[in-house]
Amino acid sequence: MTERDSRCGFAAIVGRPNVGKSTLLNRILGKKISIVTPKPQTTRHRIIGVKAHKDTQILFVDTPGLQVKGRRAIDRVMNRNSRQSMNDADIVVFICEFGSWKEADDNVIRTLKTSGRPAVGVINKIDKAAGRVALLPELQKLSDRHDFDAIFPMSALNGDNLAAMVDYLGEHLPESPWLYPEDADTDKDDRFRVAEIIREKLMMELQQELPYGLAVEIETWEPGEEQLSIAATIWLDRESQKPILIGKNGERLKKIGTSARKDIIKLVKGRVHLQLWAKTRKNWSDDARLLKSLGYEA
Ligand SMILES: Nc1nc2c(ncn2[C@@H]2O[C@H](COP(=O)(O)OP(=O)(O)OP(=O)(O)O)[C@@H](O)[C@H]2O)c(=O)[nH]1
Ligand SMILES: [Mg+2]
Repeated sequence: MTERDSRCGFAAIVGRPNVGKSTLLNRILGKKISIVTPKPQTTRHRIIGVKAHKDTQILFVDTPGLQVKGRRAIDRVMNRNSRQSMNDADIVVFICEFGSWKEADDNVIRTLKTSGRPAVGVINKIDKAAGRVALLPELQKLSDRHDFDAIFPMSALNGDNLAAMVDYLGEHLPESPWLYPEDADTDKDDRFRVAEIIREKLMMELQQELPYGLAVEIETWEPGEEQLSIAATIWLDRESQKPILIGKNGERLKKIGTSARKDIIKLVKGRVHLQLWAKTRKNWSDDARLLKSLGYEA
């Protein structure tokens, strides 16, 4: 496609934790690119989902939920990733949740205004709304909060009203050659995606604070004739977390491994042997140097 008739640009999906940013990315791409859990602070990295739409290549950027209260080094890195994605975007997709406006949403709006980038607003989770009438006051409130170019009520979960937004973005990104190959779907490699799948299963299985003190590192990745052998380390913040993660007779870690393996098989389309090890690195989440070594870099 020539520069004249093609478009390409970045659409950064931003919002407070848990509003459905990653669900939206996956729904648009029609496959699982970014992990999703019912818990806030699931996404920690910038993850690009590449969507070819008519003559436009839309580079959706999933971002960590902007937090108000995070104090650890990892929280600062996550917030910086989100702000940077917003500043670099051609269009910002601001997303909030139907019927649940919080202080953190105001914080995202402030950051958006500072960025000065054009933005569309999304009111997500409208499947929870009691009919169209319930939506009207929410639409009005959101348009009072910021001068959005357009607002889309939507359900990322069931795909309602999503096509209208993708059409809009496709028409409003700059004229440019495509930056990624035509068949690309993400900027992340399989090693990254496997580490994320393991982290998703950990977050789903573990309760309360524990999920936030976890990081996953792929130690070995050995493609073989029979199967792909992967060994991953689960890094913990504190030694006391280890027995909770491993569970009685190792059952919890085994369950996590089994469910991760199922998803990894789908990703790599082949047989997989997965080994998980739990290790402690005291306060890794508040140590800038350790964060860097675990791949967390703004
Ligand atoms: N009912 C309903 N639930 C949704 C919808 N979109 C997302 N969810 C749920 O909201 C929860 C959070 O979704 P995520 O996609 O992980 O949210 P996120 O904004 O990426 O969260 P962070 O990465 O933590 O910032 C999950 O339980 C989703 O299933 C929706 O349209 N309707
Ligand atoms: Mg997310």
